[in-house]
Amino acid sequence: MSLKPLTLWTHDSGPNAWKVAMILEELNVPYTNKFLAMPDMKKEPYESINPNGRVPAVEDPNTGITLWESGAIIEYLIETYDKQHNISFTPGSKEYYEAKQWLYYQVSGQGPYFGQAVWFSLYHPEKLPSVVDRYINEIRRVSGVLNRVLQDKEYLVGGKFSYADAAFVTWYGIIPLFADRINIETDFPFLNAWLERSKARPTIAKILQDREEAMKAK
Ligand SMILES: N[C@@H](CCC(=O)N[C@@H](CS)C(=O)NCC(=O)O)C(=O)O
Repeated sequence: MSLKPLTLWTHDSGPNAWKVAMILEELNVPYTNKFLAMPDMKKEPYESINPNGRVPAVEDPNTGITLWESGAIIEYLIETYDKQHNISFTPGSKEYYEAKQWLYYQVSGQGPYFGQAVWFSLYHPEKLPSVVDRYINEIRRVSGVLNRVLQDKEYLVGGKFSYADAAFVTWYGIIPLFADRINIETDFPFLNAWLERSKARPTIAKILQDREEAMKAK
């Protein structure tokens, strides 16, 4: 089957959109990145694609489907383009639901807390140390959950790398901002080993490299 390239609406640094790019790469689905600056996300023509004014969004000319919200996009891509379950699991199986559990944890528990840690550390007009502490503690808490679960396994679900693992990688790119307060290597060694394993995959490494290049080109 020859696929027409999907459009991925993205941002040079935004972790949520690069997360979707990782899934597209893993599934070998062709796509074109369309980069948006933050102010352009909040006006037409993009607002008609995503009324929430954020990235990612995808447009799939093969099915006519347009979607936003990274978790929903990942589920769509898996169900549409991973019929062999290379990075997903047989519908109805225990692993199928466990993978969803981790994806939902990522979109509700990792992304927003990690994002707020960045916002209140770098961009919020007032300095609010107790708020920064709150979100850094959340990074530590979420990382502790992953570290504990990963102490006796290589991947989150079913003994293989899946979309559930991929979903967590990009947000860990923010940790160097908090290097004085969080050391993933020493504080969360099982999490660290899992991240390194995931980042060693050629597809994941490619996307991290693409992101670095997009940030440099900005
Ligand atoms: N829940 C959304 C979050 C999307 C999101 O916050 N994206 C960031 C980039 S990583 C963004 O577009 N930020 C623009 C803004 O905050 O105005 C998802 O998972 O897709």
